[in-house]
Amino acid sequence: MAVLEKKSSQHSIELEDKYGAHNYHPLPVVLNKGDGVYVWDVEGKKYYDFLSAYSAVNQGHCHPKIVGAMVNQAQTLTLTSRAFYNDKLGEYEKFATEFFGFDKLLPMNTGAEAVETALKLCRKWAYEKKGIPENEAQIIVCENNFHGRTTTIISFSNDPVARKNFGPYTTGFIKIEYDNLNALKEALENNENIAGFLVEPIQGEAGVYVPSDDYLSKAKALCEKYNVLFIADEVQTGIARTGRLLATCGNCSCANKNCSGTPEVKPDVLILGKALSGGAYPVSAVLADDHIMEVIKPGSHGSTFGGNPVAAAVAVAALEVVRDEKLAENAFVLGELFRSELNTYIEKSNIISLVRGKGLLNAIVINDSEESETAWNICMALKENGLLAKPTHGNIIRFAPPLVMNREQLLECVNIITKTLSEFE
Ligand code: IF1
Repeated sequence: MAVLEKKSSQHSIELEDKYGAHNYHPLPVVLNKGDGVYVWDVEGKKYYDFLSAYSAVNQGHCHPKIVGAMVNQAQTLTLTSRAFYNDKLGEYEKFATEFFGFDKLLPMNTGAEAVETALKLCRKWAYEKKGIPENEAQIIVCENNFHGRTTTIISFSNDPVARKNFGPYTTGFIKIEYDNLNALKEALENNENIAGFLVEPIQGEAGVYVPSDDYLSKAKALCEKYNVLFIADEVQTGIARTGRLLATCGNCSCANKNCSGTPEVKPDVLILGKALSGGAYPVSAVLADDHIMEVIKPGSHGSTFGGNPVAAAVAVAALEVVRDEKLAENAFVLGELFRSELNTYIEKSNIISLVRGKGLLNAIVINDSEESETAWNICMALKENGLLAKPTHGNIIRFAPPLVMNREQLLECVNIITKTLSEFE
């Protein structure tokens, strides 16, 4: 019996295949343990995690301080709903608003919920503060955006697979080209009913597309000129991932002297998720100043789990780890090293054409068509060689390790990556 009960990867994969909806196409690896920058599969093989659950595990797997806060709170009080107060939410809201430099925080659970919250906040502000006629508000979004999977959010996606046969779609969105200030200016000039501009500081799903240096600050200035809310979706780019506390870095507290990234921009509405909990628990949030957040009144928005005491305790611990372990600074320094090492390889490579990114959110572009299997095959070979990464768009591989990595580990990973790539030259 003992032998039969022994877990195997194949068994876990078969179970998911038979009993789970087929909404993903995972790499065939079954993980059952994580610690810092490493994960282990059920056969005991150890890997570097170069995805970090899409940048949720910035603080590293099972960080003892975060897990400690979670276990401690879970043994004390897990959920009250917002029908009653709990003694952790206010402390977390004070901590997080001071940390990011906003007056107020609205707590939710997943990234998509926080995006929905920001869109609702923006519309309500437009009617009650800006004076847009009821039901006329428009929100500008960017081509190739990724903001989540709800019906409203996929309504303004242009990924055919994410959208197809999920209509009818929510209206009230205008799509413009990303990283194109003229397009934004035209959209703002020709319409008095624009309420907000929703943007990712770096487009993750689009293949880690970094906009021009002055794009965000100039877009923010345009929004100010037309009295339109600048809404930054930092679900993926936030919490030290790109070498600063935020990729927009309003009120940046990373104190990174080398920080030469995007000029400082303070969004009107900031959306956070993923690493806000270090990947331990679903925690997301929308932050804004009083003159915006005050349109939200009792009954107008909420969630059973949003702001629960476990989430609050976990989020405070997760942010303290980012600050105390200087993860933004580490991501900045290691990101520069990573791109410079890969650029050295690219000089003599035929298989990859470029590396791009900021901090430890990077991607390589494979010299092959989007329809080719090359990126997938490279990820399979990386897995054999002890490093887990996932292709996006067929010919792009995203590299986003936990930010608790050290220099020696990063160089070992560069070795694994270049050695694997050379098998494909
Ligand atoms: C999946 C990508 C990453 C996000 C931004 C909101 C959300 C996300 C900027 C929603 C979520 C995820 C979800 C994940 C794949 C993934 C992703 F490949 F699609 F682009 F991270 F790189 N805003 N991103 O990136 O947050 O509701 O999922 O908590 O499997 O769909 P969520």
